[in-house]
Amino acid sequence: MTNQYQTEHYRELDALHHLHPFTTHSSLRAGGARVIVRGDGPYIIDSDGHRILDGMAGLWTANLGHSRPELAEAAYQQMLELPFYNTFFRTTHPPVVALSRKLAELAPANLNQVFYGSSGSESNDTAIRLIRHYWALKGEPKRRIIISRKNAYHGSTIAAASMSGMAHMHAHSYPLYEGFRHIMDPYWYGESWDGETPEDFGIRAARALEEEILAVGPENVAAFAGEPVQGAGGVKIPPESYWPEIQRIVDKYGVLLLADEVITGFGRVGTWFASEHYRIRPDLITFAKAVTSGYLPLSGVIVGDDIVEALMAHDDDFNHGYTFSGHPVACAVALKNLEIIEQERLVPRVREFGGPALAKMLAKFKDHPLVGEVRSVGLLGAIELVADKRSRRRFADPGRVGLICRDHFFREGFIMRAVFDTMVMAPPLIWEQQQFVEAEAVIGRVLDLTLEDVAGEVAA
Ligand code: PXG
Repeated sequence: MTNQYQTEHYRELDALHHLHPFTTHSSLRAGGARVIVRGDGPYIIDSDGHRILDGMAGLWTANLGHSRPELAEAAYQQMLELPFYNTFFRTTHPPVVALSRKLAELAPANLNQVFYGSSGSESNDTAIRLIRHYWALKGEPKRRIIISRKNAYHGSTIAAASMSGMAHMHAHSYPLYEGFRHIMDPYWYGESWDGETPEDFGIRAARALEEEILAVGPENVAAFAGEPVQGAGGVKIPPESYWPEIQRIVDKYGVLLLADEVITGFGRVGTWFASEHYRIRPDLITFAKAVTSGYLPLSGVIVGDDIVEALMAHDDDFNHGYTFSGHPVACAVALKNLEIIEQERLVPRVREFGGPALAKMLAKFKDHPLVGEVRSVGLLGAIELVADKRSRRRFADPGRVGLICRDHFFREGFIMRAVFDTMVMAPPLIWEQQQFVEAEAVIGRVLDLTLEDVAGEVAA
């Protein structure tokens, strides 16, 4: 049984002993954390017994939803069999072999080998080292610069945070790891010129890569890194023209392409990897989160054949690895997760049902006075809150209205995340019609409640 006493008890101890990620600690301590005690498919349950519809799949992660017994069973059986052994010093084990084989099968054809970690940040660190090591092995050690985007999120380790573009993260890195450049985002709603079509804007945003390559010298550029759809940056969905132009440019200058699929992998946009959806040919794919639906930490880099060949052509060690690279229990859970996603046809289901249902639901709010734009691809969606929908004028003090809106969602029993004043969602792939109906009702109520709070600031 859970009750109010327990909530206060956990809040108090949490405030005393737990430093949370990406948090203003003074305000968390004043307000107290929410205590989540249970998961149940598309819902989570808090310590006061509230049932909350999880529009964010944990955090872009629980593609199968919460508390599936099959995944618990897979972990239990593997723990009885072999809970841990390392993969250093010429050892391997059945779960890591089977998972690697499976990932090679699901990934684009030229990506066949997997290097493991436990978080998306680690996998991006691995990718950064592999990219630079590759160019050194190829006799072009000057190729060190990696170009990414201003609103990219690639993780919180120092290298991954440096590859990320967010200014507020860079401010805390004292100093940044060297060798990264950041170009504009493919964010049509926020950055297009008056009258510019999404397709023209997509080409312009991609050409920023070519300009940057030429500015720093192609002989110095190792790779371009990008999330096929920017997630934490605000579900910035590139126009269809963007990725083909990026592919043309990386091909032209012989620059490697790293697709960070930590959010977009494993069915999120209706294909196993979004690289397939956008028809790009990455040299490396980083993944994490939904590979286990978050039931255990696991991540990795799926590495292209050219890079592997370069490694094979040399007798040196690649001096890099983590104790938990290829952790057997995490691999066993990942295998079961992927097996269920396959058996339940959840990836085509995103294309046939979930994606269209989300798009249809969001479209119902596009005429709301607060809403500047709605957009979605597969099961990634966003609602832009603006002060003036005709001129796309934002609210003063970005993030304030997003938080008001998010707090209404909490109170109404639904989780949507605010990225400044963009409300984003990434529900589990298992949502049925019932969850879309519930979400639609809550979103309608919450937009109205938010509008009441800020009515004086909204253009008539
Ligand atoms: N790449 C991408 C594209 C991500 O979204 C990472 C790498 C790093 O993964 P780890 O496992 O190291 O966290 C991420 C993580 C948010 C939020 O608030 C997003 C992430 C993590 C935490 C919060 O949207 N994405």
